[in-house]
Amino acid sequence: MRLLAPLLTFALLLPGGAALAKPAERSMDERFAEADWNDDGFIDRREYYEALVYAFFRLDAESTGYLTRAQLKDVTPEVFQAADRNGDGKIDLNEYIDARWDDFDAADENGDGLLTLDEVRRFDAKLRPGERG
Ligand SMILES: [Ca+2]
Ligand SMILES: [Ca+2]
Ligand SMILES: [Ca+2]
Repeated sequence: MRLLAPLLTFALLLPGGAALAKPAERSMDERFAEADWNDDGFIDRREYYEALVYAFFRLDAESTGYLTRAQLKDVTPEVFQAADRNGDGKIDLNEYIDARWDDFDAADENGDGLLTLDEVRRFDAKLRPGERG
């Protein structure tokens, strides 16, 4: 289990996630569909990368180029610290992508390089037990 795994909540990952809407207001289906740019029913690595970049800039509402702990409310201090590789108390775009890139493989159960809605759902459920419903 990677320390950073809890950083991947699809509420943060996908456009309009934690920053603009409460996660409960958006279904997983909707958030998945938004990340699946070409509508083929899978999120590939390129779409995942773009979703991360997009999420970063959505979260970075003031365009400072980094995220502070206040902007990542759902992230525990331990996870934040682990993601903050250079220890400056901020998460820049590279740190953000690095921290969450491996989550793609963690969620990709059958290792085919594509995430399905089911894989994303199960991964999300694993990360956030007891938050369903
Ligand atoms: Ca796709
Ligand atoms: Ca940093
Ligand atoms: Ca897969």
